[in-house]
Parts: sequence; structure tokens; C-alpha cells
Amino acid sequence: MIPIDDTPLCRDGKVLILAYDHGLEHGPVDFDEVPESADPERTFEAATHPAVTSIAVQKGIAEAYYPSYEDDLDLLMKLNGTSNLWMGEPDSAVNCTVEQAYDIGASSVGFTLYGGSNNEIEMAEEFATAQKDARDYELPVVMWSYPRGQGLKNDTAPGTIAYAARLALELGADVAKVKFPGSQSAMEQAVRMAGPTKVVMSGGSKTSDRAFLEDVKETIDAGGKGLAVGRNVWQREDPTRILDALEQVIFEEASVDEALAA
Ligand code: FBP
Repeated sequence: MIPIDDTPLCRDGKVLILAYDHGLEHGPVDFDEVPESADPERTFEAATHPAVTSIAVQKGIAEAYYPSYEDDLDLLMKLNGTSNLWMGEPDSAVNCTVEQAYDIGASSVGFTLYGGSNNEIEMAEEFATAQKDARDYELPVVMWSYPRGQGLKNDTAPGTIAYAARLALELGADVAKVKFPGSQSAMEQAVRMAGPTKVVMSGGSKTSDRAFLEDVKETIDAGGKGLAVGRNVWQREDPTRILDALEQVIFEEASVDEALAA
């Protein structure tokens, strides 16, 4: 592992990634609620908030928008991703190499692994190549560790999320991005299984401020190191307000009530 606390992906050992790859993963439907959110510029602006340690995007968005922001924020390049038009067993196409990511200015990379999919073997082999290349460039690796596929009935069951966290450790990720498994104790189990790999919560679909912040708080109290979030930030009318609250909960150890009152 590389000492990622000293890289731009971390602030005080914690991580807050603002993810904006949904136009690929889910399609334009994710922008319906807040039509301005279809403009990448809006999320790049939001990502200049001091709480955000990196913005995670696909190569095309990075090439088009990151040059104007390279002095203001850090880039996590998502190396693989698939559209929602794909109807097969979960899989994710490699869309960008580590070398390309580095050339565009990325200071970390991200990779989805669908453990349990019939395509797990190929994805794990592709991850191995990306992980090795990332080590050569000294870029931290974040695994979107999302067990899913025809054999999996519940992709947020505690045992599944603990396994997702462990996969990230075993395969050499520096950060495991996992879905919230429903309770602090289940997240504690995931954190235990991840060992030195930092566990961060995946944001999920938009919920109320309180419900969302409570899951984040339980993740932090469980020993998780932060969050990688998309919709729960940029599907809000005011992304800055929730980022202010996240800064309190993740970096200042504030309670949810304190964060909401600030
Ligand atoms: P959200 O916080 O909006 O859930 O974003 C995190 C993320 O991992 C994105 O990077 C990705 O586009 C999306 O979730 C994938 O979600 P899913 O595969 O569960 O539909």
C-alpha cells in the first residue's frame, strides 16, 4: 500500500469524494430533479468546497472540464464504467488507462469491481492491471466494491458489505467504497475486514438531510474514513449547504444535530 494520507485524496486521513459519473452509469434521468445538474460545470464548482478531497469523473468529462479547475481541485479518474443501457450480467468497460488519467492530471484513480458477477474474473484481472499501473505512478486506488449479479439477493446485507471491503484489501485497493450496510455495527465489521484499506460509504439515492447524515455519522463512528457521494449532493438545490454539514460530520466530529444547526 502507499501512504495515501499524504496524497490529495485525503484531508486529515479522511476522504470526501464527489462522484459525477452518473450520466454514464444511470443516464440523464438522474438530472431530471435538478435540471441544472446536467451541466458538469455546476458539480465542478461544488467540488471546490474545501470539504471535497477529489471529484470523480469519467475521462470525457475530465478532458472537457478539468483543465479549467486543475488549480482548484483534485481529480479522481474513474477508469471503468458502463451505461444503464447494458442489460447483461454486471460488468464495467475499461474506458481509460492509468497513464491517460495521469496525463490529464488525476491524483487518484477509481475502479468498479462487481464481485459475484459472472464477469468477476475478467474484472478482477483488469483491476490487477490498473492497480499495478497505479502503483507505478504512485496514484491511490479507490475500489467501487459493489457485489452484485445473479447469485446475489441483497447487495447491502452486512456479510456482503464486509466481503466487499475485504475484496478491496485482498486485491490491493487503498480505499474501499461500499454501500451502507444498514447499521453502525455492520459497518464496523466491514472496517475490520478491510484492515489498512480505508472504508468510505457510497452515497446512494437522494434521501433527507437527516437520514443521509445519520448514515454518514454511523460510518465515521464505525471507523470509516469518509464518503464518496454523488446524488445526495448535486441533486440538492444547494450542494454547498449539505457539503458544509458533511464537513462538520466527517472532519470536525460533529453530531448530526450540530451539523444541521450550523
Ligand atoms: P451516489 O452517491 O449518487 O450513489 O454515487 C456513487 C456511485 O458509486 C457513482 O459513482 C455511480 O455512478 C453510482 O453510485 C452507481 O450506483 P449504482 O451502481 O448503485 O446504481
